Amino acid sequence: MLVHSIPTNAGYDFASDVRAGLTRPDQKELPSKYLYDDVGSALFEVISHLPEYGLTRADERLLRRHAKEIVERVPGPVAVAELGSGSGKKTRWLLEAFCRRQRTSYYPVEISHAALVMCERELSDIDAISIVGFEREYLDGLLEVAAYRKPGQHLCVLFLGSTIGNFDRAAGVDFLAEVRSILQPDDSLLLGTDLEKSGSQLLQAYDDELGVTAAFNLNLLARVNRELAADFALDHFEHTARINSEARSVEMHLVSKRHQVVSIPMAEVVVEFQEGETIWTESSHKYSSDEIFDTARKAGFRCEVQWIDEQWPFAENLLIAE
Ligand code: AVI
Repeated sequence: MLVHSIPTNAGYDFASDVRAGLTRPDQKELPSKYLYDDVGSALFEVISHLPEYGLTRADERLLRRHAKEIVERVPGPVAVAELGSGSGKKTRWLLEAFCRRQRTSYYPVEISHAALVMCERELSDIDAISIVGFEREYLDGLLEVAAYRKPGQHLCVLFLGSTIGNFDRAAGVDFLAEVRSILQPDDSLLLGTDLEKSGSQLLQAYDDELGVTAAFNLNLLARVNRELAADFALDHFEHTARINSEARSVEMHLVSKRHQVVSIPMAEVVVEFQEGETIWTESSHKYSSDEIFDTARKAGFRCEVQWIDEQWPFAENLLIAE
């Protein structure tokens, strides 16, 4: 077992994204990728255990149940890259199956340093694995992984947990097409997608009784305070989840409870909020099982197999690069 990690080359600029998002003339917004600093990643880990939020457990169940079959269908020899590995817990089943077939290189790509450390710790005991983590944005990391590819080796990319749902549908296709452009024919992409479910189930999942999702969302303002010396008063904002039927998504917002002015010195901006005005922080799009075949085709893949969980509508889709 070999484990080492390639540290960040931070290709993003938190301050300018915050300034751009909070000075938008209509809906203020903050990009959802910034929810995942060390605190946010730890809170997301807790969310994945909440009874109301079945998504992660469905993902894990499918991977555990079908790991052997998935691996048998992935052309080898293979190196495995995971975009957004999180703690790596759910990937264990797959990696164990890959490593039973042959020695396997695993490349987790993560912007959260803490998640990468957790992932490496979680998986390093697997026999016949070498782990090299990349602290990168997804596509930058995947490009670097592709550069490590040995002659004759296939790449299998894992994009699990329905992170694709955090893109709008068109951006999701564009993102998958970019992934495809880094791959070669017969490389594979295992894509996890949360499926449509009732509005009430979604509202409970994204606004849980314990308030963990609320803390996860509010942590974004706390992060702006910590990293950009802002003066957001967290108790002047409230988490809310909203259904967007047209987009077939559930959205998270932070609602300003009063008229207020917030200064963010390191983003060189002062922002005024009206009472009831919101900051849109995340959308989570839900898919129908059929549309994934079409989404895959538009991005240059064919969807070879789909496995659907029986307890929580969620699909694991094996896409092969055409
Ligand atoms: C990471 N992502 C797929 C989660 C989701 O369900 O959209 C993030 C999340 N937001 C609130 N709860 C979980």
